[in-house]
Amino acid sequence: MHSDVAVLGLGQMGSALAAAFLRAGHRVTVWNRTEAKVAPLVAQGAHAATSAQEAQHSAPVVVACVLDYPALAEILDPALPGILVNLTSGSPEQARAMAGPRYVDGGIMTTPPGIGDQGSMILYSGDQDAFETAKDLLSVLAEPVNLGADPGLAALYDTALLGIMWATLTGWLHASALVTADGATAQHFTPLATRWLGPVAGFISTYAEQVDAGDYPGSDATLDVHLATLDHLVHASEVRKIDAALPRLFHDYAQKAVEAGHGTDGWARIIELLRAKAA
Ligand code: FVH
Repeated sequence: MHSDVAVLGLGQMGSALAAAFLRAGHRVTVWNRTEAKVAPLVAQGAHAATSAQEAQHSAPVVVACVLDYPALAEILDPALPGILVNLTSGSPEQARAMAGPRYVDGGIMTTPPGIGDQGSMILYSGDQDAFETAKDLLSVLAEPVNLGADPGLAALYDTALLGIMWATLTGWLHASALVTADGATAQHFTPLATRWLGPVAGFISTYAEQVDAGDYPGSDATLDVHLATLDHLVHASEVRKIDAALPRLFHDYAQKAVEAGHGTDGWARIIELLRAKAA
């Protein structure tokens, strides 16, 4: 083996990963299905493998970052001799099905420009000996956060965190639609929105304890109060002809919980409705 690490897949993310390894002084072998993406990495000092199989036999750690699991299955060598660190996005079920000895799954919680920044994080789970062996190498990409031996946990947390991102972004866009309808600008409103995210982060830290305990005291604000306030959000959206589907969703959850007799509980009580829906 002539390299420290091999990178399979040189899309936007794979190229950023390979470049970060090179910047840290590692010997890197690269492979990509479409050859044109290999040249910029070779110019930075990477060795180009002539096949995916050759790449997988060139280094003790192979980092894969392709479109999806079916794409990875097409190129994966069952006789891969080293550690496979799979940074391809997938479901927890796909990660658990793919896992074997020396398999580490990862969830990248940044975009390509954030690779190499220690403020960024990558979630890992899977074979713990393999993770410990590869940890120093992986540290050059972002702060490695080890979630333990369950190979599905990194993908589960990754997906859950992305859910928070989409909910937050869409909530902010709805709010921006609301304020811009009356002539304000998103840029004037947004500093207040980002400031508000601080208290909201505090609320969820408090509610995490309640979720784990299954007890949801309305000691900060009751569902009765939330419901009355959500009426205003639905109304303000409808008057401005802004899609009210999102506030109506929140409103209907609050109403359901209140009708079930939980009006004096807090917002964390809604998790019971989310769970019931999934069952
Ligand atoms: N870009 C991002 O910000 C996100 C951050 C979080 C993690 N994702 C995941 O990373 C995987 C790759 O994403 P990407 O952004 O690098 O995507 P592309 O630039 O489109 O590159 C895709 C690479 O996959 C190769 N590929 C596709 N199909 C096949 C196949 N059948 N066999 C072999 N390789 C395949 C593709 O090759 P080519 O089209 O250049 O020949 C690229 O190398 C992904 O799971 C994200 O969810 C990124």
